[in-house]
Amino acid sequence: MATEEYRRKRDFTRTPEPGPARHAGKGSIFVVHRHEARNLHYDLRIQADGVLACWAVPKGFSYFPGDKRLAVRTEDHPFDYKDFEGAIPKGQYGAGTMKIWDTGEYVLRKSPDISHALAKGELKLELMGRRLRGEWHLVRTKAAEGRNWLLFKARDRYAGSGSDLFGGADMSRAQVKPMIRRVSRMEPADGLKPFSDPDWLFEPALVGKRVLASIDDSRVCLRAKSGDLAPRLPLIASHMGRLRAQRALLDGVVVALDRNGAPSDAALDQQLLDDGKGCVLYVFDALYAEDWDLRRLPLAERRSVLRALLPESDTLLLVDATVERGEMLAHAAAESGFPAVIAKRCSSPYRSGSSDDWRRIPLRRITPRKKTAQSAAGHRARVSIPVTHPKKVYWPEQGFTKQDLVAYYDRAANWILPYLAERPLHLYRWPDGIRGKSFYQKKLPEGAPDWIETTNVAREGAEPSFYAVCNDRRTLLTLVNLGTIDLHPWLSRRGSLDSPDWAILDLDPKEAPFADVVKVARILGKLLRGIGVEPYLKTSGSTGLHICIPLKPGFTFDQSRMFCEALARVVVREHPDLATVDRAVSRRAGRVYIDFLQNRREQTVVPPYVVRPVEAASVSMPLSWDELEGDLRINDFTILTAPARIERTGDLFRTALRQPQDLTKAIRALSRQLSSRQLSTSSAAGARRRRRRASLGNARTHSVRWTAASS
Ligand SMILES: [Mn+2]
Repeated sequence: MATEEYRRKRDFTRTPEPGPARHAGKGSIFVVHRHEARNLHYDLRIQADGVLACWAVPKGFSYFPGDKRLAVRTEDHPFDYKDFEGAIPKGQYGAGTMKIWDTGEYVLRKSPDISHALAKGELKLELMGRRLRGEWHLVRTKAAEGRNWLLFKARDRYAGSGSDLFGGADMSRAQVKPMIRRVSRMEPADGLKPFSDPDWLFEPALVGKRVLASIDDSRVCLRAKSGDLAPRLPLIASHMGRLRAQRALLDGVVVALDRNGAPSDAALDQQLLDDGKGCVLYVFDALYAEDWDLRRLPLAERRSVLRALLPESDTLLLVDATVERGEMLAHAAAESGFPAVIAKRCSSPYRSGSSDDWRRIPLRRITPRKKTAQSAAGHRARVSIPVTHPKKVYWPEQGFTKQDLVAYYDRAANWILPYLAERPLHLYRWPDGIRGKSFYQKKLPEGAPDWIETTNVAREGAEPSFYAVCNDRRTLLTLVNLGTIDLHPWLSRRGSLDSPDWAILDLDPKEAPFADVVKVARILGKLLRGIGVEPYLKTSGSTGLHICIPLKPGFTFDQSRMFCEALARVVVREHPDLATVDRAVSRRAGRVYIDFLQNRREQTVVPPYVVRPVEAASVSMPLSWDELEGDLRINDFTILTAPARIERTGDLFRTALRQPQDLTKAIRALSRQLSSRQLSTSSAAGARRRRRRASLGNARTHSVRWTAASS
């Protein structure tokens, strides 16, 4: 094989890519580059006869064996390319940034050698990377003179979810080590009373037997103080065998419920004498996975790995955790009859023995859980409050009832509450379901229980105006029980109502194809990352996408709106056929509307996980940027499917709460970028634009000017 084509396409005086050295590397490695060129794609490169055989995979990798992804064979690259990362300058072949997304060794299956398999057009590869694992197939098709191949996951233990083995966890502190066999557990120190802190997460303490659960190929061990429980808990052992890892070591608690649905030691003892099939293993930590010792990773990353490892199962479950809001969780946990909450420092490694990074905080028992009920979907759904008119059909098409809605919010409460907390709420009430009459309510309705917290949103000197605030599960479910389907929190919190902590860009398609919404989101994502802002992406739950930016305290709505407007206008200027900021639907002409006007006091945007009053019963779902594809379907995330997905992916917005961003820096970076783009395009309107940019640069002091100049 040779790299002439590689050489012919490039000018090595201009691109930083490696020259076509004759470096014949031995072995069998693969590398995947994330190539943010004109179109984002992934380049799979496989060592073959001293060079790298390459495929461009526009849609990236899917662990679902049914997803057959196009992979376009491109020119062979020199072996040295395996280490290349950098920016290929404009005008050069493949201009854009090239980053290593995964790398590792591969084993060729069912073929004597790689050149034979390439010639035959069929590769079965066992990949051993950090993101790509297990067997993958590449099959050549007849289309495009044999340049088009199909790439898909083979059916094995890794098949079935996401695009990333470890759920996007930062594995940089993990160490490649042989499987850990013996380890002492990490134990919580005694804590005094509940607290709230954004650097901590909080879990309910479960009543049961603590076990270190391991799998090593097919051998499962559930090591408790009293010895290995695996022989007595065959169902849990078999579910451990379905973990998405060949080797793993998890920390958790085996729990059995008594007749009232409460975890109990007596029920567990009985189960262990019996067949153990009524027991559930709740896991809360991962110490080892595949080839990696995870103990030095921060807890938050270990939990991401853990989540990604778990199969869909009702016997092997993740313990719910809440970041920051320890007091809220303590209250909910006490209400539900848990004996304690465990506070854990998000950044803490796993250390054997007692540690102050974990604290057990005892709870006073308040009231036991009240009510269990049967949902229309046929599952037993446990709901924490009595539901009025539980059988009323809210979604006639699908048969979902009010009980189903309350049950969804009950299950999703821990995920939603951090995005509702301390904010005035507008309630969208649909007492007769989505086809009945509805009303949008700002003030807390008459007849709402008087224990619901409220906040006065009136400006100084005006009549007081009390809006609901939802800081706990009971309030959430009570508001839903009033007929609320979607809750709309403000973008600012009580105490600082004039200062938003989120900036939002709402991409609304109306008549535009959804694939264009995806394109615009990508362009905005790239633009934001380019100015040092980490954007968060979610579906609106109805037709569009939301790009959300968590803000540091102290900015005004004028600033967040101007910032979003500037971003929107950059996109519209550079892609006038794709996007518009014209509010009038008639003038949008099939273009995607970028709405920045929501960034105002009293305006609201649905937060993650909230249900929408639309036929699909869909919810607003956070997405990873890798999921942003043309075939993304908003209606795939419904009250039925969302909980399992969130349990699998975890809260993709979680880091947003911990890492608010500095708008001043972003505005500065944006105006710098605007002026450099300006230099490369000589335009008649240049002077006017320059004036606009100058006022944007001074946005903190000249907000009015910027708004005036741009309207
Ligand atoms: Mn490429």
